[in-house]
Amino acid sequence: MNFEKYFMGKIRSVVDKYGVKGRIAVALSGGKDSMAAFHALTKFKFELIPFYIDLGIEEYSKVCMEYAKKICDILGYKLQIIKLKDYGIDFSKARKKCSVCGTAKRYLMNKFAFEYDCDYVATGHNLSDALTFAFNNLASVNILNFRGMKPVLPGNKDLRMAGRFKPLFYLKDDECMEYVKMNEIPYCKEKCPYARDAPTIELKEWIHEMERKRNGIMLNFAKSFEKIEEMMTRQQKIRQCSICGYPSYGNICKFCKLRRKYGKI
Ligand code: Q46
Ligand code: ZN
Repeated sequence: MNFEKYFMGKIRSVVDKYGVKGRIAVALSGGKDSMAAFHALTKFKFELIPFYIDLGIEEYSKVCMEYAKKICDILGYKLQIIKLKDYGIDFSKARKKCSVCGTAKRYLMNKFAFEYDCDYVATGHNLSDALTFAFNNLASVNILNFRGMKPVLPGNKDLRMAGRFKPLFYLKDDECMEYVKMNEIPYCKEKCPYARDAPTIELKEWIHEMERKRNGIMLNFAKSFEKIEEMMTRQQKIRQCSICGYPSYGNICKFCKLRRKYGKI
């Protein structure tokens, strides 16, 4: 089987298994994975709405946005842009940058998809990312973060929650890179200035090392984590944030807590 067929087949297996269809908001970060996901999704019969979240991380956010615009021009789409500073949050003042970034991205992606009446929001998370995230949580006894460890999560309109769709969930880092190169997709090669010392880089290398020794172990891990996630979600309860009305595990969602701390409410 040629590589393109293999790559598209992995995405199709997610689409078919979970019956993904309809209108999809595609979160573009400018990096290789979200660009690859967007490019591949244009080959399906979805209605796609690409968007970019400008977190205001110095020059980095601007460069990434240019790449997101570039792929939209190539594929004939208009890029929608969301600015974190419009929500009164000044990223430069945030102490735990990655935690603020993660909360803001999750919240704004969902809000965008909900407001555009999308069935799903698609992201570029690949197999390597998913496993690194899972092992990192195991390493810090943070098992609750296993929620969402699967390629598709259903939405719930009453809770203002769009579905989540990770088309690259069964594809490794190097496979996404190969797809990008084969299709000459432009992407931002710069790293976020806060990514340098991330301990997760070592963890990712360790996972890939295991894969080299035992081919297929990464997919098996992902499938196991998916099963654990399914057992957990049967017991969890999502409600609406008492401030903004979007989904939350507590009375007030994490994003509204951020806005209280760094911004306007
Ligand atoms: S979390 Fe942290 Fe990343 Fe956000 S602040 Fe940069 S390094 S971009 S994946
Ligand atoms: Zn809220």
